[in-house]
Amino acid sequence: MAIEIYTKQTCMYCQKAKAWFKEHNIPYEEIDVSSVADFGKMKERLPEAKTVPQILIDGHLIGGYDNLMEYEQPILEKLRKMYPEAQA
Ligand SMILES: N[C@@H](CCC(=O)N[C@@H](CS)C(=O)NCC(=O)O)C(=O)O
Repeated sequence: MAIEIYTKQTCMYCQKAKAWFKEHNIPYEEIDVSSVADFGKMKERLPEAKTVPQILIDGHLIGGYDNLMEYEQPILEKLRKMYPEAQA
């Protein structure tokens, strides 16, 4: 899937990131890395990542929730092209 979100179950910023994608009707794949082992697998793929969420679009790392908010408009424009059903 085009959008991947690494999350932990107790993470407030993960909830906010997922809510943003739901609000805009954009599907995503959630990868739960609550366990130490799974967090380690995320670090193998994204060595610089220290926190969750980590959001990727087409394999390109956007970053965390604050990065999503910083680039919200250009990201939404790109996603509208990928998902015509995406809400403004
Ligand atoms: N600026 C980051 C903050 C993310 C953040 O602080 N995430 C917390 C959980 S909500 C975290 O990963 N803490 C370290 C950990 O759980 O290992 C963002 O907007 O995504």
